[in-house]
Amino acid sequence: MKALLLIDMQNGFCPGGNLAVPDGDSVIPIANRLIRDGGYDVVVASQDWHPANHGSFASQHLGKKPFEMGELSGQPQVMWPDHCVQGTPDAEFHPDLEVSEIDYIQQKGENPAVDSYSAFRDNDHAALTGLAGYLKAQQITELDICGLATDYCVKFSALDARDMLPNVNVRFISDASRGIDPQAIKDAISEMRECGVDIVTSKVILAD
Ligand code: VGL
Ligand code: ZN
Repeated sequence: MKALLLIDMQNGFCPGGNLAVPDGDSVIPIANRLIRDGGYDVVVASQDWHPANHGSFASQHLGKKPFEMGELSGQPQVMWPDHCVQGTPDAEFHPDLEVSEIDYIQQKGENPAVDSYSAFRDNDHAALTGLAGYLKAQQITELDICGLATDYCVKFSALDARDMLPNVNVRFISDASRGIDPQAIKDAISEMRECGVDIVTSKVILAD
């Protein structure tokens, strides 16, 4: 069984959003093509879903500005602008995304004391989301991952997929993903490749 995992294709990470990723909205039409013609049995999507007082927000730390380093529960933490607050337009999926075709939505980042880049578990690995269990129950053997942002949530989701779903072939769809920092994007792709994630483009998938 083949699954497509769409990471955080939300207004907050698209131009005009609170944590806009350069060119982030350009992944939406590609995602829609993959959903329609990619030959997937299951389509799942993650949704960054923070309470207004989330500890990754610079606004919660006296004297901290967005994109500086800080600490959260004793761990180094990037201080993000307030983003994807539950129930706000920033947290909604991009309006053009074919959400009616999504079989399972995994919200994440609800615990104010820890960030959750991966769609599979919190950054401290203490709490799992339900995603690995869902994919196991669906007997997924192929998992293709794309979305926003390559250097954060996409990367950590792909690495966790390799770690937590050892019998699943994991691929990163590069043209259906965008990241925040050019060097960090390159490093993320190298790290994913080193951990056994195959790097592909939507062209290859749609040609199959
Ligand atoms: C993300 C930073 C903070 C992401 C989410 O979706 O990549 N990045 N929260
Ligand atoms: Zn977030």
